[in-house]
Amino acid sequence: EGDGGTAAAWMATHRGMYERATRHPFTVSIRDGSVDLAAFKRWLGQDYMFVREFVAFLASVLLKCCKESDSSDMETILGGLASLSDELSWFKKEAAKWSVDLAGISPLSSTPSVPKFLQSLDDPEISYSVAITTFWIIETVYQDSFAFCIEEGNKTPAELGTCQRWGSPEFKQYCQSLQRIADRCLANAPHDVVVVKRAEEAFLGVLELEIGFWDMSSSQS
Ligand code: HMH
Repeated sequence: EGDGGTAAAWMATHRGMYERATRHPFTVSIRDGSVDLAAFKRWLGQDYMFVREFVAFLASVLLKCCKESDSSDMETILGGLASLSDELSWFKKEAAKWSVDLAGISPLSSTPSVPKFLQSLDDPEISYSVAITTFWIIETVYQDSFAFCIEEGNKTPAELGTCQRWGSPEFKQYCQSLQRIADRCLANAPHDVVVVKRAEEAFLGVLELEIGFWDMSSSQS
C-alpha cells in the first residue's frame, strides 16, 4: 500500500467497498470475540470449498504466467500454490477440531456465483494482468481482514487463533509481492486501456464476492 501503484490507487478510490470487505461484521466479530460459532463453522466449511476452486483458478494463473511473463513471477505463484496446499491441510485439521463434516458440504451452496466468477477468469482470453490482479486482491482481503483480528486490542478467542495464518507478517509480505507484480503488469499495459479497465472490474468483482462470502457466513442457516 501507498507505493503509488495502480493497486494502491484503486484501494483508495474504492475505499468504501474495500472496507466493507476487510472490516466486515463477521471478521470484526472474530476480533472482538463475539463471533457466533455456528457462523464460524459455516465459514470454515464453505471456505474449504472455496479454496478447492481457488487452486484450479491459481493453476490457470500459473499457466498464463508461463505463457505471457518472462520474469520471476512464476516462483511467487508457485509459492502461492504451496501455501494453498497448506491451507487445505489447515481446513481439514480445523474441521476435525470443530466437528465440521467436509465431505457432507455441498459445493458453495450459498454462493453459487463464486465458481462461476473464478471459472470465468480461467478463459485463455483473459490476460495475465487481469488474472494476477484478481489473485492479489483475493489474498489481500483475507490478509487485511485477519491482520485486523490480531492487531492491538483484539479479543480473538484463543481457539480461533489459527486464523492468524492470514494475518501473519509472512502472509503480508507475500501479498505485497503479488501487489508489485500486479502493479508492474498494469503499468506495462497503459496502452491497453481495455486490460486496465477489465482489471479494475475484476478488482471490484472480488470485493463484492468477498462481502457476499462474509454475509453468507454470518447469515442464519
Ligand atoms: C473467500 N477469499 C476467500 N477465501 C480465502 N481462503 C481467501 C480469500 C484467501 O486465500
